[in-house]
Amino acid sequence: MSDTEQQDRLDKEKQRAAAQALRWVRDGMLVGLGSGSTAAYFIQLLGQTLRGGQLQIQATATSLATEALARRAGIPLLEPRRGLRFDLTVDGADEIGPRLTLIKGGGGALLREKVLATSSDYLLIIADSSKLVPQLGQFPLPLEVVPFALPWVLDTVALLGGNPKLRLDKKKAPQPAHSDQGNILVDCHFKSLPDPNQLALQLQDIPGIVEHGLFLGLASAAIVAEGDQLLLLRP
Ligand code: ABF
Repeated sequence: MSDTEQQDRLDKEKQRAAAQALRWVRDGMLVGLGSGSTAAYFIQLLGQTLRGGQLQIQATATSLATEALARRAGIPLLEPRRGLRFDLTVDGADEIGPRLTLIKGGGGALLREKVLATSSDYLLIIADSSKLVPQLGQFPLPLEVVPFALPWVLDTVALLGGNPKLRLDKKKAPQPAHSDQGNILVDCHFKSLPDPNQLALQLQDIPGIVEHGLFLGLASAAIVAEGDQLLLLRP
């Protein structure tokens, strides 16, 4: 199968997973909107459903890109406020490991994604089959880092075996990429993560790391499309 055929196959899987996720949305829900291409399909389909008048919801986005997409789709948006909890958040992932442990943040939205994930009663992950892995870590683990702290964070993560690399801005390379919050994005090449819980605790102790891309114990379920099959996975 050529790369193009493989990408087409995965893209169809993303669309299938996104369409299935619509069945979790109920009238009147407060919905968290994820980032990435799979979540984008979900947002487009959700917008169509709202325009059809079949249900009414309000939503908050996990990135400025998702916010713009949601506005174009006609989805009513809520600003962050005290006491705001979401009935359902639908989001993508870079890797889905055992017990629905996740690596997220490949798109740079990990901070807002984790804020919404931890403020949701139900976090539904949607993905193509390439995201399922027997062990996390092949995908570089994203970090969001305060600019001032960057040198020391890179030193400490290197000592942990993370081989950290600055993520470059796609349009302005070799300038570093920045998150929606203006922080620096770093990708850590651990290769494999036999104990993600231990690493999460170590990363949380490093001053200057605003957030890391390990989402452990947060996903309620995952819809993974594999060819014509739809897998519903639970932790
Ligand atoms: C987002 O979904 C990010 O956490 C992650 O990088 C992305 C996965 O990308 P895609 O859905 O485009 O494969 O939530």
